[in-house]
Amino acid sequence: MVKILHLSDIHMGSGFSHGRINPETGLNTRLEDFMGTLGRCIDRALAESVDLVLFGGDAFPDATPPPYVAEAFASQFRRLAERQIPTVLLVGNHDRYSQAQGSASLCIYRTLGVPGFVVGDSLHTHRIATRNGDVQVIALPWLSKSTLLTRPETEGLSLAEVHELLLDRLRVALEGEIRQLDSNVPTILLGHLMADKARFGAERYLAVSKGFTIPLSLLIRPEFDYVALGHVHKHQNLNPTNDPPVIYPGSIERVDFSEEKEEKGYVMVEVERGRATWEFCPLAVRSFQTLSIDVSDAEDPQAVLIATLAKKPIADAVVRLSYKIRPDRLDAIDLNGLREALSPAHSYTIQPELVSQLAKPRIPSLGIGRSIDPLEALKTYLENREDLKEIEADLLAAARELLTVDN
Ligand SMILES: [Mn+2]
Repeated sequence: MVKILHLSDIHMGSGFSHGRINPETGLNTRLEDFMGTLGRCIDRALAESVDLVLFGGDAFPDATPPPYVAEAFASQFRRLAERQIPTVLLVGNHDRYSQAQGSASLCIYRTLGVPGFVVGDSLHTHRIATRNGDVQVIALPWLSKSTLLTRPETEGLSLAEVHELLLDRLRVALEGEIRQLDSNVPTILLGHLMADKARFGAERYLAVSKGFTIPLSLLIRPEFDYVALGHVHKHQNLNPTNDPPVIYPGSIERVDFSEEKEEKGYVMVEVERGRATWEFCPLAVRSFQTLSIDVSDAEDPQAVLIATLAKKPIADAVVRLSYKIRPDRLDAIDLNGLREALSPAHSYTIQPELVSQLAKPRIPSLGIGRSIDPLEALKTYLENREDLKEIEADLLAAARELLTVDN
């Protein structure tokens, strides 16, 4: 039985706007948070003497982190090398240059020949010798168009057609890896990808462009004993039968407010051929608090805000306060008083939201009293919504279909 620590989406160097400079170290406090949290994952790997560490990708916010951020990451992983714990570093989308293969920020570990370290920057099966026997790890880094396809092959194709072609190639390539597996050795697929059934929070609605997704059927195979994923920041098991487990451990720290309500952690796995057991291990990370307070009807808005803040768990949290207020009552707010009340927070933003007593202004060209064709109305609406440009054609096509059905 092989004992594994599986973690992912470290994103070290993210979210500096949620921190402040620590005068004693000169470092952003959010970098210190991420370093501390990664340190606790590595502590656990050492304390349990795991046989293998799997990192699911996205080490930094981009492919070229500043040296002090890269060093903060390296100083933690170095502890695994010192204890001769084999480690696989998978390349995620954030680790890649936009138009090139590989990842300088992770490939340096291979270039330096760090003992026991494997960089997963191509689809390849690594047979890794651990203290408790061999393991096969199929590394499946983030795929982009240029990974498996050439330019002439994709010329003139729509994005959906490119994704279809990419998926065909992946199927064949993965099958090739599977056929070469030793059926007596525990096998893990380590992939940085968006699986078809991955549930995720607010990101889902923000991801306007349809990205490349991989059907779950490609991941649930009897040849795999455990599927270790990275990319989605919310922890989940995608396989209801748990055979094999298909696990996103999620990010180790909250990267932004979309992860406010998510538990953060890593996964401990015990795997043998034909069987895997796993456990999600929560990490105590800094809390994020969104406070939306409506004081538009309050007689003393300041008092209501202060009283509400006193009841909320804002101590040491990253807080964003927004309050609804009428424009004529703005002078009832004392910003210094709010700042004072928010001072137990780690960091905070204050956003007043003005509510008018009048009805919301409408789009003028959709004036009242004119009868207008629903499709025309939608077109006019979309012309005023720059943010929906990318899906405008899809929305119109869907509307046309709906309207036809109706007739
Ligand atoms: Mn990612």
